[in-house]
Amino acid sequence: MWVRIEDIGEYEGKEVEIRGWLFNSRSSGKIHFILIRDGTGIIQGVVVKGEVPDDVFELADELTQESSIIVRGIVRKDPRAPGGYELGVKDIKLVHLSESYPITPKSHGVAFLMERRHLWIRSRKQNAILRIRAEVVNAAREFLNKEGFLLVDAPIFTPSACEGTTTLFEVDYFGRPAYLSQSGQLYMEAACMAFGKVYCLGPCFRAEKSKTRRHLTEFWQIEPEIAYADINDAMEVAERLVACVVERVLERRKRELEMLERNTEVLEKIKVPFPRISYDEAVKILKEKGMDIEWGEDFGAPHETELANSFSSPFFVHRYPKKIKAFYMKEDPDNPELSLSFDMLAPEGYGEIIGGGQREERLEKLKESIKRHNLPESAFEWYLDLRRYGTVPHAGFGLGIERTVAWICGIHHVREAIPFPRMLDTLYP
Ligand code: NSS
Repeated sequence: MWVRIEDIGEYEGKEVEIRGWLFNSRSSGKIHFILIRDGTGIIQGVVVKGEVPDDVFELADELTQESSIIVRGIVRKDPRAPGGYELGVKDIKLVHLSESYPITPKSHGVAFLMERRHLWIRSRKQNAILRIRAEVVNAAREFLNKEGFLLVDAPIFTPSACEGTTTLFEVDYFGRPAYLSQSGQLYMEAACMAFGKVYCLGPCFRAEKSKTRRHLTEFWQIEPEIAYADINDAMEVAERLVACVVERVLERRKRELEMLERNTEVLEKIKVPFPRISYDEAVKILKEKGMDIEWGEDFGAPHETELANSFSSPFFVHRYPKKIKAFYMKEDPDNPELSLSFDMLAPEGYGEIIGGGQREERLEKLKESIKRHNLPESAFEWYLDLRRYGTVPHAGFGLGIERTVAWICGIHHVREAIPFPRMLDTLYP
């Protein structure tokens, strides 16, 4: 019977078949130990001379790393084995003898590995990260579905910019310019007026021209949007969403977190509500720490890292100056220089994982803002319609999947938090 290594515990004492690849092997003359991986886990197969036909024993010795094999054997409990079980091998069928595999158990440089990303994802650590990524996405979707948010897909080809014109990817759309979506937000604003509470989940594209550990040119966002909601309502959903995602990963991906040697103390302590500080307070904190920042400036990576080192829980920074935020942000009624915007920053130095806020719902104010940002009003006529026909206060946010995964996994760079990263100098494989 063909079984998955992750389920092997259910088959103790039984004969099973594993279909996978040779991860590693060693030999002590009369016994060959073969580590078999099948994508769900790794198990050690023990091949003993005399207990298998001679040709199988020889084959076990000749197998190269990543050769594809179908192995039959008896499942035995063994507390010394990594997963707690090993396989007493009875037979091995060779599917393909791998050519010399470039990624060996010794360590390699990142550039070498990135060029072989299509193979690198087979390795244990990368496998664990991408499993956690899938858990994060599933958990976020289930949370929003349960909360009554409707999934509405946003387009990728768009006629206008959502997050500023400096990072737009322009494509030729039958002779007209079009842009790859930077965010599904504007479409979610239309959708929330149709369905109440909505979200989209999809790739976003930004021509980020600087190399940082936080920026990809193609990344994924999950973006909820709520009609009849204000900035506080959006922050509450955001913190409950993040707490739920973290709890779910701790519960279901313990093995992967261990594989990554993630210290989970901070993750285990996460509880809502998260701390909230205003932009004004954040600037004060940074100045006290001796950072170079003036009121009115946006935070750069070092500022975010510094702030994120001051907290042991995710936290919000809210009410940024209007002039450093996108055109759609609603003005703070208590101070026209500020916007009803917020970011959520992850602790342990990780920085921004969510951006969001309350949207400007008044037609005239929004038109003024579009003008101030030098955006072409004609491309936004449809968006302005939302303020002409039954406009209401509304708010939402976008959670960046890769930054969230990088933080939860405790990895340094977002490039490992997506299967096939796209960056300034990376378009292969
Ligand atoms: O630019 S954001 O701060 N906000 C928006 O795009 C809003 N339109 C979302 C909304 O309200 N619906 O980006 C949101 C998040 C940000 O916090 C990061 O986690 C992630 O998207 N993000 C990125 N991740 C990786 N690489 C890049 N370049 C990147 N840009 C944003």
